[in-house]
Amino acid sequence: MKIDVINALCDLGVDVDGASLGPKKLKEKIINNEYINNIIDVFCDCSNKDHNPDNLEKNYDRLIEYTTTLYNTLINSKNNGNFSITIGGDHSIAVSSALASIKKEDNLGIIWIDAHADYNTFETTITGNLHGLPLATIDGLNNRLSLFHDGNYYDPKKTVIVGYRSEEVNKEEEINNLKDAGVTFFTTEELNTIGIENVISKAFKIASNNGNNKVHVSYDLDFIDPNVAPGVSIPEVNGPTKEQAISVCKNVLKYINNISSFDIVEFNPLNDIDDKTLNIALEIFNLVIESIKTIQN
Ligand SMILES: [Mn+2]
Repeated sequence: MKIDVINALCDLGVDVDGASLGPKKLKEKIINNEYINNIIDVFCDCSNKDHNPDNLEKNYDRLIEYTTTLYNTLINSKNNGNFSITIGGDHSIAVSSALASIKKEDNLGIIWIDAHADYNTFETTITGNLHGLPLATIDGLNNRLSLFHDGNYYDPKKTVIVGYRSEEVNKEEEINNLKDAGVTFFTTEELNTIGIENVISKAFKIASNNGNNKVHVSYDLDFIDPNVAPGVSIPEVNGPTKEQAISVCKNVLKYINNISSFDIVEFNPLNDIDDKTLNIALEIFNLVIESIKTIQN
């Protein structure tokens, strides 16, 4: 199977600058091989972002213009029959990658590896940073963020978050959103108590409805402890070690024949130290490539 790498060079969804530079930095290290059909840059002008703290839908117009272009690029890639890996960019770009996948495949689940749930709505966000809303959007809750999509949405009952530990001030409201919708979430602590292999196995059972549909996987690098992966925009302490982060990836990739598409997001080179985060992102990327090579068509 041929692979398209879609570089989403956008950070309009977060106040902090820098995630738009992540894909470019990673691209310099990607070794082109026969399986990579194309590396497609989808550029964004992220200058002069709105930083007004009272604006609870910051850069909305510009973001929707960008995510529409990104969505169309992904649809084209899928029309050519290629496996798409989307590199972010802040996590709002996953609205395009996840919805393009379900537009083509109709029935999908989703696994969201992230320190944050990204399950705010326009009503519950307190920052107005729209990268805190994508998973709820993908589940059909924020339709103003998915105007480009005329297909169906993901089923919250087949939506699974792995690694949740955010201490945001409005955490309670976001957890209510998750519970109301019926989303399953595993905390970082549960990776230790239940075990990584068990958590990922349970996550796939739920997201794939016991293997009856494929799954979109979205890997946010802020899932990893900031001592190990400091190059993100919203670091969250008490995260998994590098070994655990790689183990989560390897366990997910055991199910490669049930994976429709993959994101690696939130790499922010401006916050990185000694290329630590770059090297982990690259390791995850290479693991995904190696797994896709084994897919039986
Ligand atoms: Mn995220």
